[in-house]
This record gives sequence, C-alpha cells and structure tokens, in this order.
Amino acid sequence: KSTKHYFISIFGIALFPHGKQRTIVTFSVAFPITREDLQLARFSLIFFLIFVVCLIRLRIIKMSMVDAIVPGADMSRVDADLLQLQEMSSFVLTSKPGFTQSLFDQWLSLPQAHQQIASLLHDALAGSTLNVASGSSSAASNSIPSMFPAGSAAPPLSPRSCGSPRMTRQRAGLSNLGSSLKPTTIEPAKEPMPQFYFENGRPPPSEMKEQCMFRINHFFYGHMDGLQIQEFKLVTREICKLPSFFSTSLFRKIDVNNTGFVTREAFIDYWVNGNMLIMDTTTQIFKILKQQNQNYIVKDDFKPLLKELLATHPGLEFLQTTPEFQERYAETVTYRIFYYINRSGNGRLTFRELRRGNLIDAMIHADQEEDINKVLRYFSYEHFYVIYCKFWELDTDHDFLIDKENLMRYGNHALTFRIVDRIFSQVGRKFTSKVEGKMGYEDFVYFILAEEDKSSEPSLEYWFNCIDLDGNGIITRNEMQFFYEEQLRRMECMAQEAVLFEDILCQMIDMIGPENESHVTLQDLKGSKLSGNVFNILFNLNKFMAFETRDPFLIRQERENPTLTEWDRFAHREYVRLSMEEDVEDASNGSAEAWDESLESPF
Ligand SMILES: *[C@@H]1O[C@H](CO)[C@@H](O)[C@H](O)[C@H]1NC(C)=O
Ligand SMILES: *[C@@H]1O[C@H](CO)[C@@H](O)[C@H](O)[C@H]1NC(C)=O
Ligand SMILES: *[C@@H]1O[C@H](CO)[C@@H](O)[C@H](O)[C@H]1NC(C)=O
Ligand SMILES: *[C@@H]1O[C@H](CO)[C@@H](O)[C@H](O)[C@H]1NC(C)=O
Ligand SMILES: [Ca+2]
Ligand SMILES: [Ca+2]
Repeated sequence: KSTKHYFISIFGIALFPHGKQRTIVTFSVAFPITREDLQLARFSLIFFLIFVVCLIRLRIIKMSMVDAIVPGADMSRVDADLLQLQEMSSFVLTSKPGFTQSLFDQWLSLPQAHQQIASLLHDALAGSTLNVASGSSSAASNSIPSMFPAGSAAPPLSPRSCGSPRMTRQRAGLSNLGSSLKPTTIEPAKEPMPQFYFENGRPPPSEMKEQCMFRINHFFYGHMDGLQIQEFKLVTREICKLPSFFSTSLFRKIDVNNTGFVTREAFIDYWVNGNMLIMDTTTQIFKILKQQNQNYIVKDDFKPLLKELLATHPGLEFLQTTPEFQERYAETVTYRIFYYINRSGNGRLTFRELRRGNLIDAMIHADQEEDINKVLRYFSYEHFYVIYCKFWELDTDHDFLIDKENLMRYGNHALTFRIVDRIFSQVGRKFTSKVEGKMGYEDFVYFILAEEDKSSEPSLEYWFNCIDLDGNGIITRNEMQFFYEEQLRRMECMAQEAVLFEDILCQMIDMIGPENESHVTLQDLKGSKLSGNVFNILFNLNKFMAFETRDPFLIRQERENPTLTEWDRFAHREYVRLSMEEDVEDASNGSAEAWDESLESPF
C-alpha cells in the first residue's frame, strides 16, 4: 500500500502545475493499483518517470498527448469528473478500483502501447531525441475550411506546422496515444542517405559498373517485360541514387516510345552505356530534367518532377483534395527556384547555374524530410501559403492581376509611390504578365521575394536597378534623394520626427562603405550586410521606422534564429499571423468585410 501513495505523490508534483496535463496523471496512477506485484509497480514507476521526462523535454505533452488519450479510448463508462486532478487522491482511486482498472486495461489493450513502451524505454536509455510530434501529421490531414468566404480562394493551411495554433487543436483530436507516438519512434532506422558525393573521387569505373550491373540484375530479375512506372521507383532510389520524385521523369526519359515499361536492356543502355553512371549528381539531374536537344532547363521541365512530389510526399498529401492549389504550389516552387538560380529572367537554367545554386541539396532534403515545411529552400508549403495569400489580399477583384494601386497597399502601405512606379516600369525585372500595366502572380512572387529578402543577391540587383534612375550602373546622391523625399514627406504627414536627407545620407554611406564615397555601385551593395536597410530607408516607410526604433520583436526573432534568412523569418511570422486570422474568421463566422479589416499587418 505504501508503494501506491509514493507513486501518486510523485506524479501529482510533476504534472499538477500544468492545467491541461492532468489526464496523464489519471493514467499514470493506474499502474500500481491494478498490479499487486511490487516489481511491476517499480517498473511502471520508472517507466513513467522516463516517459514524463521525455514528454516534458520534448514539450509535447500539452499539444498532442494528453487530450488524445481520452477521446481515443472508449470512455463512456468513466465519470468525466473523475478526470479532474483535484479529485485524484488515493482515496478516490482505491474507492473506485473498477475505474482505474478499466482505464489501465483499455490502454494496455492497444497494440501500440506495447511498442510504445518498448521504444520509449529504448530511446530514453539511448538518450536520443524522440521525434514524436512529426509522426502525427498523416492523421491530421483532414481538410480545413477555406480561409475566404468565397470558397476555394485560399489554399488550405498546412497541417503540420508547429507555428499554427490550429495545429494544436488538430493534434488533440488524434484517435489515441499510440498513433501520436508510433511512426517515428518504432520504425526501423531510415536507410542511410544515398551517396551523392564521393570524398576521394569516385571509385574506378569498372568496379562501379560491375556493382551497378549486379544491382540492375537484382532489381530486374523476374521482370521479363521490364518494370512499370510504380516498380521503377526503387531503381531510381537504389541504383541511380536520385531523389525518389525523379522516378517519373527518369522513366519517361528511358521509355521514349511510351510503352509503359522499361526493360533491363533499355535501362542499361541509358544508365550504363550512356555513361550516366559515372557522372556526378548535378549532371545526372540536369540531363534528366532538360529536353533532349536543349542545353538548359526551362520552367516546364520541372512540372513532372513537382507533380510526382505532390503525389508522393507525405507532407503534401493534404493538398490532393484541392488540385488547383497543387498547381499553384508547383508554380510557386518553380518561380522561387528561378528567382534564386537564374536571375536574368530569361527562363533558362544552365548547367553552371544549377551547379552553383543549392537546388540539388534542397531536392535531396525534400526527399528525405517528411515535414515539407522544414525544407525552407524552395519547397516549404508554408512559404507558398504566405506568398499566395499575400497576392490574394492585394488582388481585390481576383482576376489574378495586380495594378499599381493594389501594390501600394502591400505591407500596410509600406512602399512609396515612386518605388511602385519604378517596379511597374519593369526595370527591376520585366513582367511576364501579358496585360499592360499589371503584374501577374509570377511577377508578384519575384517582387515579394525581393522585398522580403533584401539580403539576397537577386534582391540587391532588383532594387539597385529600380533606384538607378538613369541606368548608368551607379547610384548617386541625387537618385537617393529623389526616393527619400517621399519618405520624408510621409513622415512629416504622420507627425513623426523626420530625419534630414543629409543625416540619413551619412548613415547610409556608413552602412555601405562604398569604394568611392560619391556614389554607390552594385558591388558596394553586395559587399555590405546592411544594404537591405539602405533600401528600406529609401522606399519602405514601415521597415525604415522599425529599423530606426530597433523593433525589439524583430531583434528577438533574429537572435532566436540566426541561421534563418530574412525571408524565412518573414514567412514564418506571416504564416502564424494568417493562420490566427483564419481562426478568428472561423470563430466569428464573419463576412468578407470583417475579413478585410483584419488583414492589416503589424508593419
Ligand atoms: C522506339 O521506336 C523506334 C521506331 O518506332 C525504334 O527504332 C526504337 O528502337 C524504339 N526505342 C525503344 C527504346 O524501344
Ligand atoms: C541566366 O541564364 C542566362 C542564359 O542561360 C545567362 O546568360 C545569365 O547569366 C543567367 N543569369 C544569372 C544571374 O546567372
Ligand atoms: C569618385 O567618383 C567620381 C565620379 O562619380 C569621380 O569624379 C572621382 O574621381 C572618384 N574618386 C575616386 C577617388 O576615385
Ligand atoms: C456561419 O455562417 C453560415 C452562413 O454564412 C451559417 O449557415 C452558419 O450557421 C454559421 N455558423 C455559425 C456557427 O454561426
Ligand atoms: Ca486584380
Ligand atoms: Ca545612376
């Protein structure tokens, strides 16, 4: 009997302060009471201590675990009041043995419980980090009501974001404890990452070829007519060592006659005799992506790749019910790739550009990471969501085009008229939109990336061209003054203390440190970490003020995540804001007008 009391008091202390976590207490106390055996009581005590410590360490108790337990099991017999902690004294438990017994039995009867105990203990002993939360996503992939009253105007929120408050609720609805813990903890360790880079050069070709032939024979064994597209995935991954979403593209490249089969001979012809085997990954990918007779990649070449990614990636499964957003997502990813990798805007990616960029790494990452939102380069769904929603907010008549007036509203009227004028004169980048004087979605993607990631090279080039009014390749004092004038006027209108141009010019020159102090070149800007702020001073009032006042929120965000880019931080901030707004929207069940008012961003 004394064991019982000891046990209960420990858990009372461990969990009492956290309001929502009390259900887990009701759970843990069930152990010693239902088993007289002292050994087992000790075991369960140790297990639960480890369990609780793990959960607390991972900070997941309040989100997924606790609420999940109760709705999952058939609890109809249990008096809900008993789940309150204040009543969870030893008296109650001993006086209602049937209740504790049924709680415990139900939990033990879940097959997941066994695996879970074993794996948790194993992991706790090994001291490894449990990646519990990420396993819950597939269960949470129910579709979410549209953000906009009109219907399918906005893409669904990503179900696996941790920033979204919605997520908390979804996790809470999981069917049982087991499902929220199972996948990542008990699955066998993932296959090691395929070897893309060889430190000491590649092994000699003949040896490689032999090895490869051996594996080819293995994979094609028993398939006289060849492999079908589904079966071919393994070949892509295991023999070609390429990200699995290349499978379709590779298949099509080999099956030129569209027979639906790739035979062993055809594959050897392409991969071994065609010398693909001995090429590096970048070359392989370049050859697979591009059209036969071209020496560059165009946007359309990414389509089959992204289509397959959308069809097979677990982090994008939830989009399958909304094909129009699948398409938008694929478009956005492609634009982002081209924005960072080929900035000339001619829509052609060369081999050199592909090699210089970080695209291949991002693709490998996307292939291995179940949570697509962790792949910040190009593929994050949340980043797409933010870009798309921002566009939709500005495009009030929803014809998928934005005019100058629309763009003036960007970022809570952050931009000056003069810079918007320059953007629409297309000196930063030529619009792809076919409508005179209007910006299309693709143009907007380039704009928002340039505006929100001013530390990136494409952005510096974009804004440099906008500020360089006479296009002579240098920014002079007069050009800066032209843009700053409007900022000054706006500050005066807002009764803000205005900073005179002379003073701000000194500050800007200090920040850039140009070779020749009488003008600024693109090279100067690329050499300074503070160039983005110079542009904000010249044409973005809200960011200028945030900079001048050293906005503590931004500074904290920056300190917390020093490895993130300006763009990553912006996208995260906005995603959280947008998803919270959707919650408000849900709660108020408001009209379109109510929605519009809530759109004002913090700056
Ligand atoms: C495709 O068809 C052409 C002629 O129709 C033929 O010459 C060629 O060998 C075929 N290629 C493959 C890989 O079957
Ligand atoms: C983009 O591609 C074109 C043609 O392939 C090339 O001339 C240009 O230099 C590229 N842009 C950048 C920024 O590398
Ligand atoms: C700086 O640039 C100006 C022209 O903008 C030129 O006249 C001057 O000689 C340059 N000074 C130096 C030290 O290169
Ligand atoms: C929300 O609005 C719709 C119609 O716009 C209405 O049918 C529904 O009952 C409302 N729901 C709540 C909870 O007010
Ligand atoms: Ca419009
Ligand atoms: Ca100039």
